Amino acid sequence: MQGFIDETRLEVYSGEGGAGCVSFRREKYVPQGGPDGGDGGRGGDVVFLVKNNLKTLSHLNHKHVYKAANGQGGMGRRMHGKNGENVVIEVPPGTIVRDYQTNDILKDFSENIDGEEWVFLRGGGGGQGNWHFRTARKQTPRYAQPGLPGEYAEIRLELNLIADIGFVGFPSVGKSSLLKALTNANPKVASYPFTTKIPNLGMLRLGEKDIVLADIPGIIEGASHGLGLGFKFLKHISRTAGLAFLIDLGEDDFHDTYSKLLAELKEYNPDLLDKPRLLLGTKMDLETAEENLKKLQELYPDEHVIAVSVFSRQGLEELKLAMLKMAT
Ligand SMILES: Nc1nc2c(ncn2[C@@H]2O[C@H](COP(=O)(O)OP(=O)(O)OP(=O)(O)O)[C@@H](O)[C@H]2O)c(=O)[nH]1
Ligand SMILES: [Mg+2]
Repeated sequence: MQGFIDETRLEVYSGEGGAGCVSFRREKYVPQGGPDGGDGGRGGDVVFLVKNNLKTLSHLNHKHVYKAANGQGGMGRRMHGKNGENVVIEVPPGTIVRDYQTNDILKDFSENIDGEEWVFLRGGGGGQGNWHFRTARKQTPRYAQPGLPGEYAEIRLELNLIADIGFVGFPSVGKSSLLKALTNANPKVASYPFTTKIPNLGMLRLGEKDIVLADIPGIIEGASHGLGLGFKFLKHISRTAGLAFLIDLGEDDFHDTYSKLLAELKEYNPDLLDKPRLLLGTKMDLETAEENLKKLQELYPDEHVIAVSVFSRQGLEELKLAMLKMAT
């Protein structure tokens, strides 16, 4: 079963080599100094570095062009130009690099571990300075090599994301609002149902650990048979470690919401009910919510119920800890 795919397009350039230098020794009392032009530095490479603490490609969404530095030109007195600095692109394990045009896989980082590097594009070599070209017949070569050009590639990075926890609930219960309050994601929130049309993912960093949360479109009765939008996306919660069911406690007609949700999930795939789950009472800032919370707890004494409000931030810390426990 397929998960969420995070992807981004990048243009990458390795550096050009620096030119070799044409220079002649100049010293007092040595009128005809020999050639002493140094070599150019190498251009920088384009390098990928695997980082375990990264879980998504979102850190690459803001910048799409990466250039390694060019090598410096050679100098007199046979001095080498400095090598150009590499450009290092950090990616999470599991990232796949494809040629943007042909879609061919250039590298699959599924087997790589934290800290491993892969040189993708080499920088161009530096040109040789003129002192290399001195021959018996030609004592004063006015020629030095140019640096070699760098390389260019247009690539697509892909990462199959597996959400740790999926948010499940009827439309407008506040799934996207909660994702927004807990993570770096910025999903659309609105008071009408089916605001969310495709799943949103967000990353919650808790100490050393990242957990990926998924907000899917609202589930309605009949979703398992294709009603509403939720059905198409139920598959996305199949591989999560746990589920959080959201019940809107600002509304009084919540009594059979949870059992309806469970029934839809069971209909779609009974294994979903084996996952650890939390029951979240949402919108606790609303008037009748406290009363409704008591009723919900009475109805489901065996469930782990957490009362939350995005507006007052009630329960969010408790929820984070509960999700962390579920994801590990
Ligand atoms: N009072 C109150 N309102 C909230 C809270 N959280 C969300 N809302 C409101 O509830 C409405 C729906 O919020 P969304 O986050 O879009 O709900 P959703 O579950 O993602 O909805 P769909 O994507 O349509 O399934 C919006 O008007 C929110 O402002 C809360 O904690 N308290
Ligand atoms: Mg939504």
